[in-house]
Amino acid sequence: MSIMEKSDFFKNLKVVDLIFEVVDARCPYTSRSTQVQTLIRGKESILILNKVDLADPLVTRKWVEFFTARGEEALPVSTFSREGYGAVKKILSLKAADLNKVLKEKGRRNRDLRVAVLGIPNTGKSSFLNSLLGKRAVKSGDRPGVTRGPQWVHLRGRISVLDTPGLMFPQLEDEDAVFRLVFTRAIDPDQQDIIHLSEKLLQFLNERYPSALTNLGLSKGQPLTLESVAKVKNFLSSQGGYDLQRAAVFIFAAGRKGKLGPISLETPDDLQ
Ligand SMILES: Nc1nc2c(ncn2[C@@H]2O[C@H](COP(=O)(O)OP(=O)(O)OP(=O)(O)O)[C@@H](O)[C@H]2O)c(=O)[nH]1
Ligand SMILES: [Mg+2]
Repeated sequence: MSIMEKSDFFKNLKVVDLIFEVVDARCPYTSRSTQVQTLIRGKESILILNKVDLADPLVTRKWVEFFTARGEEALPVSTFSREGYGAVKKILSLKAADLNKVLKEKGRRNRDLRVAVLGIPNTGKSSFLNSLLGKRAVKSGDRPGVTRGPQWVHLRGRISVLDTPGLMFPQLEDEDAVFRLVFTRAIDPDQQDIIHLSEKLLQFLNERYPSALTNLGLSKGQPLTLESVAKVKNFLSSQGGYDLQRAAVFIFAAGRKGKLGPISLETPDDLQ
């Protein structure tokens, strides 16, 4: 964001009544940004666990229980399956009616309920907004940094929603967090890191979701290494041997498209 856009962004945020904090349901803890948390302090907010179609449903249920126990409102949502949209729309119309009532009592003119969608890159903020609207009003895409500046969109029923660019406080010293953020594509890794990160991914899958790898045609009991992926896919390097870089890119791409099956990258138990 440019400096102008940043000042615009904070001005916009000041007048907002309600925040939808959008995280990735596959890692709702890691994909929560401390920067977003600071910005929304003191404001009414709802945590949207988006992309539940890609997450392990049992783990999603645990996360909802986890956040609820902490006194937060958490809603599982999928732009793809449309799960959760009924609940979101209900909340919006109730809040808009409440606002109207309060303004009326104060003798003030009615105005739109102002809602902002906030979160780290690529969690599906713009897609969430488009789904609420029922049409593609703002740009979305499977890479970080698609939304460049804040943008208001008017919704039916006296509601306006502010789409915002992905925010992130880079706390990237934790390797597990980096691997989760790369998997969900909040960040793109450096070329030299992808092999190492994909090895972490394979290790994680071996431990928690061994069936994910059979989904890719890797047989059970096979040593599940980058090399075995390259072998099955016949990714050969021009220097001879296997092309591990290509295997690494492939395994991440497959995971992102849900080809490994529904996977959650962290559970509340991992926090202990
Ligand atoms: N499977 C699945 N994919 C989704 C869902 N919601 C969004 N996506 C995909 O996730 C990618 C990112 O979506 P965007 O809406 O552009 O995400 P964003 O948070 O606005 O991203 P930035 O503006 O770059 O920060 C797109 O490829 C969407 O199609 C969902 O519920 N399920
Ligand atoms: Mg966006």
